[in-house]
Amino acid sequence: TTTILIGAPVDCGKRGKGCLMGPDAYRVAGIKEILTELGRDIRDLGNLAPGPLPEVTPDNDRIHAMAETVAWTRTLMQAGRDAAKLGFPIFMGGDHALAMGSVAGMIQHAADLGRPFYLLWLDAHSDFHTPQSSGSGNLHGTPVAYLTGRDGFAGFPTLDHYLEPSHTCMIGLRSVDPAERVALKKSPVRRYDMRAIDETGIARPLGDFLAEVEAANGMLHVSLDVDFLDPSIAPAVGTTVPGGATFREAHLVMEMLHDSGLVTSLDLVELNPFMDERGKTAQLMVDLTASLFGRSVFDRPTLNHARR
Ligand code: DIR
Ligand code: MN
Ligand code: MN
Ligand code: MN
Repeated sequence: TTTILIGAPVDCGKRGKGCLMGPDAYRVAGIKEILTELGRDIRDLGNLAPGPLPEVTPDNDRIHAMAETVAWTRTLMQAGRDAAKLGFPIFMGGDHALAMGSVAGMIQHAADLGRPFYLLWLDAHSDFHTPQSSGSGNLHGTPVAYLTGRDGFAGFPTLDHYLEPSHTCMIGLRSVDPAERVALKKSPVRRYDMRAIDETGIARPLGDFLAEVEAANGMLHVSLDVDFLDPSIAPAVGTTVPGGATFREAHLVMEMLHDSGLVTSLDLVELNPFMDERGKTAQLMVDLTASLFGRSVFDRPTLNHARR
């Protein structure tokens, strides 16, 4: 199947600027060439632009750029839904607010096919704020709350189908705000912080989740935030948090995802090329994408390529 690159230069999800350069940084780092080498047929849709800005008033005046975020959500939901009919969409961000649209589109696509939908959220943050609970007012901290249908998103598109909280797995957590913690404790969202990874290794929680997706014949979307990675290997992000995933942990995740054959769409988010060191972070994100598409660093034998 075709791999569809969707440039999503979303930069309204937080105050610091620079994520709008992300899609082009991935192109410069060779995303197309590397995936082509792996035998993929690539189509690049170029960079999208948000539709007309709606008239909306946030009920929390800390909220930053709500109208633009709503416009992007609409655009990406539709573009993603169309792309998913033709192949495997890769949403090249852009900040994490883009997941409100990308994931919403994938949820509707799975529902159209009558398949259960699952979300893997690789991030230091849980992004489980509502616009009311957000202290920063930055909407990149809210997509999982929106997608699971939590209250407080008046003015955002209403979805025909929402994400089941129990079908969501967060790995890499190490910065969860108090209001998010309270909400997550009441929710069946699966969540693994860095301590859990230190104790069991990263393969165990991921393997458990993948087994569940497989048993349900589910479709799996992966949302990869740059800050999932340790800042020493991935400095180009506005919200670095120490103690992130190592190079090998991150590649192992991608290799396991490849072997599972379950992944049907991907977000690459929060890359800020303005903060990068000679493209190091962009290159790592592209290399991780290559691992997800079958490049194995140590040529580990893979057992289950059948679905790909
Ligand atoms: C924080 C940061 N929880 C907020 N969220 C980030 O602003 O609500 N997500 N950086 O990736
Ligand atoms: Mn995030
Ligand atoms: Mn994050
Ligand atoms: Mn279920």
